[in-house]
Amino acid sequence: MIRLAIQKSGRLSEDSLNLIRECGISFVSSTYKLKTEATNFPLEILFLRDDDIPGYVQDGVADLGIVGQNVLVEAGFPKLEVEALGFSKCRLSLAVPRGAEYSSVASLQGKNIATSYPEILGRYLTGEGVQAQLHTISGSVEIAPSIGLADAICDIVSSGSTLLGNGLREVETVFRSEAVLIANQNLNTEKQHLLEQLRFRMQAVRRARR
Ligand code: PRT
Ligand code: ZN
Repeated sequence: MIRLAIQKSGRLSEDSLNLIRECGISFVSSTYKLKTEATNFPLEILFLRDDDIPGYVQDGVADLGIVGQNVLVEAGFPKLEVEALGFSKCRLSLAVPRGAEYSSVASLQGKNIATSYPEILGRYLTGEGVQAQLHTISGSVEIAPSIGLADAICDIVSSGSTLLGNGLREVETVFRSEAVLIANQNLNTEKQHLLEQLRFRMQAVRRARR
């Protein structure tokens, strides 16, 4: 039996469940259950908050997980990635108020930036030779400039309408992300074999979708 952690409820949930089903794996899921067992594959599915998934897989509480690369890399476990899954594509971007002066990332020197991704952003700014004050907030990052909390923000963007609706202009892409399958690095032989079977089926599903 191999144990897979997926997001309980959020943007990754439906696509994660659909992918498992399209792999030919049957299971019953209910809103109240935090785990379920597949009926035709030795798989147990855990339903967790996405932020907890990388740590659980790193520690071996779960063998496998499905999570966004943004959360995986921010958590510091990029090595756990085994397969890109092609859904939940988005980018982590810097944005400034529409009227603010901005010519390049150097314009952010000495500024206050609100983000939920201090690790990824910090590394990016260091690489660009820019020093800024990062303010870590866990949600509603887009309102930070309008309430005087920050000069700029760095947050997940997909359509761009949230930025637009908050009077912000996207100026730099810091990181591109999609959902990935992750795996614990010390799986026993039996679990490694199950992982290979799952990857094979996931790759076939992706090819069939194209
Ligand atoms: O409760 P839990 O902690 O499990 O979920 P969560 O609220 O932390 O995450 P959730 O469900 O919002 O997102 C899960 C993953 O989906 C993220 O980690 C990304 O990998 C991916 N993803 C894809 C997105 C988006 N698109 C996205 N648009 N995550 C968040 N957003 C948000 C963004 O933060 C911003 O507020 O949507 C808004 C921007 O969207 P646009 O379309 O207006 O640009
Ligand atoms: Zn989360």
